[in-house]
Amino acid sequence: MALLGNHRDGRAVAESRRRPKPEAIMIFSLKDARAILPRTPLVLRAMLDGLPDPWMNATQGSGTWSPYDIVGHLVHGERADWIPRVEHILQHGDAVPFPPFDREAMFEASKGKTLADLLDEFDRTRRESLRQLETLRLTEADLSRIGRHPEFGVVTLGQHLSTWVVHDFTHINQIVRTLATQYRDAVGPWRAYLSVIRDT
Ligand code: NI
Repeated sequence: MALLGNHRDGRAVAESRRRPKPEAIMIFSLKDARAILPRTPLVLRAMLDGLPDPWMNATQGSGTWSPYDIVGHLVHGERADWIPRVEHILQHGDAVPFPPFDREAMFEASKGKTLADLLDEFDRTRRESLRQLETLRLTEADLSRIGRHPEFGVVTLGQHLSTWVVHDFTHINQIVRTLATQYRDAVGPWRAYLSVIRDT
């Protein structure tokens, strides 16, 4: 972490580029996942609620998603992906592939909604997903149950639930990168030391 506090030191930046592997990799557990999943709507609300248009509609170039698009995509995940696929695995195992997930469904589904609407909807649907997860009373043994992904083939329930967590992080990261990119030129020469925009 000391590296992060030392952006003026070129050597420190070079070291941070090496991306050392973490010393310990966590094995998925329901308890640890439950510690993360309820936070994402709060994080997004804190980051985005009330932002003026230039931030809310910012993208990283044509064909890339704005924070508004990303929140809509996360809402669709609650409705069509995470818990529905858990239930699919419990019901069908790997006998029936999951229905494909439309990654761009939000372009239609978000029409007419404000960012505040979408943040509320994400908050509500994520709470509902977590309530349903509790209702299913999954055990650690259930995590090795298998399902069939239309692209990857056989996957485990544990992999699916781990992906739910990392998918949240992926899109938080995407939002941060998108916002930071807006000042890519404004920061002038500091760009060289700002890893979030350095390679954009
Ligand atoms: Ni996604």
